[in-house]
Amino acid sequence: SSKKKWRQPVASSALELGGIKIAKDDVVKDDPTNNVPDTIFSKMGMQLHRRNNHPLGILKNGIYEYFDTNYPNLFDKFDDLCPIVSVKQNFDDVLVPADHVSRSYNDTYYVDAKTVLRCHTSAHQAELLRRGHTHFLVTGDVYRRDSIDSTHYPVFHQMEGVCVFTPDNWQASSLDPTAYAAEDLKKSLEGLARHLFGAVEMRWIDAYFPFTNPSYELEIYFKEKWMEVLGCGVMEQEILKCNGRSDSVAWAFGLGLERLAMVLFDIPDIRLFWTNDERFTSQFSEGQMGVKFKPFSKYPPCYKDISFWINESFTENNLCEVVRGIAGDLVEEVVLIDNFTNKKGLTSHCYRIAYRSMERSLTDEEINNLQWNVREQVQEKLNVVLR
Ligand code: FA5
Ligand code: MG
Repeated sequence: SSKKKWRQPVASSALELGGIKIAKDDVVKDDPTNNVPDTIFSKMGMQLHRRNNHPLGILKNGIYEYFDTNYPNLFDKFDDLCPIVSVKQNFDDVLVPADHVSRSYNDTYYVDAKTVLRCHTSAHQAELLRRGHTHFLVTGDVYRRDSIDSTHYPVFHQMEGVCVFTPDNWQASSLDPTAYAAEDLKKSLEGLARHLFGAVEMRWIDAYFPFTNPSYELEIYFKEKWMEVLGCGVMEQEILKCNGRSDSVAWAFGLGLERLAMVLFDIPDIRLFWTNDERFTSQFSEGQMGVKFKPFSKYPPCYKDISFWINESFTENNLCEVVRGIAGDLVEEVVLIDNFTNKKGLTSHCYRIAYRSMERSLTDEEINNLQWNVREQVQEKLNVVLR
């Protein structure tokens, strides 16, 4: 039947991460302190960043090459740390305030009240410092509840970099420790951008992160737009102090591998990283940095609107989770196209959902089927009133 075609592959009931066996029941639970859907569990064993002929693996190796060339034997590399971490690791250890939005169930996947799917690779900074590492790169899959479009996916990949300096490093310069670390950070990352992209236009933007001060974001000019590719800064002294390095300063960065890979390989849609379609996978091979992706013909999108009266608990992230749970990677975008409040104070939202497969044409029947299921579940799970 047509249903068979679009249904997501059923997640196997166990997977292995960094040598640890994880059962589906350990991650997806019918419990109010858990908000991890099946679709997320099914992505957890994929390890795209560890495949040497996948664009993310090729990019990871290209970044390794830059650090190995410029700092021989200095950086320790980790790419299989378990993505299931404690709230303490993900937030407390990097000084994220107790009331920060990123801690909410709307933004983060919770396994239980004390355990999350890491939302950034910064979750490993403290433990690695404590274990004695002073120069390290951590690559991994990270998880965030988010909206749906061509540059957002609930699972993406980051690489964290940390470099610790001791007094003899900055004493040889005329700079204070913080200025010394900030200058070295910018120099290293500008060098990395040149290594990956050649001559590119880039700019530094002042930013804020709870774990660094000062903090910056690096933007690269790509396709007539400035695109944010990484966050970074001088590590808060508190983190060093709590993890056995009170005499030191350090820099840290966290870069988005998909964003960089989209620029490097000309990949137009973030869903493509997850496809098994040979017309995608066959275009990339080990060590081939920056080969431009030749898109296969785009199939037509199909737009469906859904309107409903919202309640106080409605969020767009919750809606997107429902839509993804049904349509998986067949959903390209969910956009709010109309929003009004009537005289009685009821608020109505209308969302336009774009369905499109990157691999084939969808039939009217299966799209109608998807939309029908979306309408049913939106009503049931989000407690809204369809119009
Ligand atoms: C962080 O996650 C910080 N932990 C980065 C950091 C590390 C700062 C160390 C300072 C020191 P942010 O949320 O901005 O920051 O994400 C970092 C990068 O991940 C972004 O610049 C972007 O390239 C990428 N990114 C963020 N959200 C998404 C998303 N939904 N899809 C794809 N890439 C994303
Ligand atoms: Mg950012």
